[in-house]
Amino acid sequence: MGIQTTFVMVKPDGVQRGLVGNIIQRFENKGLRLVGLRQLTPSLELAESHYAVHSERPFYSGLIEFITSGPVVAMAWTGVDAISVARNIIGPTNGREATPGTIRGDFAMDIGHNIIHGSDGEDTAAFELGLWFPDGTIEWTRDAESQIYE
Ligand code: DAT
Ligand code: MG
Repeated sequence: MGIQTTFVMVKPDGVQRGLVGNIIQRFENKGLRLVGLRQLTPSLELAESHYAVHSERPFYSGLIEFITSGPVVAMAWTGVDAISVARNIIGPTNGREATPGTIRGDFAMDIGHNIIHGSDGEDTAAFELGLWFPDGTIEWTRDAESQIYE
């Protein structure tokens, strides 16, 4: 158990369907802390680097075409065991098999168009955070009291 930062991305289908707010709310509600947020349409180069591990898979070209098809929302979330906590919020790859209550279980009917990405381990998280947040993430800690009272 330790503090981790994980990379999460709302894919083009999640952005087009207007699910960004709902998705961010789930991570905030859980107790994770948002330390990076960017909206961009990924370049071919960025998409290919991100999914390089899948380059030999039959679905790779479709995956790259999909992820570069429009804006995504890239995020970095911090907390204890953030990588597995985020994966549990997201749910398994195939939306039809994902349990309701997970993001994919609630919103996805497909294995390719499955709304959201989350890093699957410490090495992947470090690689993906460096790729999508080359200038680094944000340093801040929660201090709600000082925001409520001047
Ligand atoms: P995950 O996103 O759950 O980590 P993954 O790393 O195995 O899943 O695959 C990356 C993405 O590739 C996945 O979110 C959707 C797509 N994908 C995976 N398997 C697929 C398949 N059999 N057909 C089409 N797209 C697939
Ligand atoms: Mg994966």
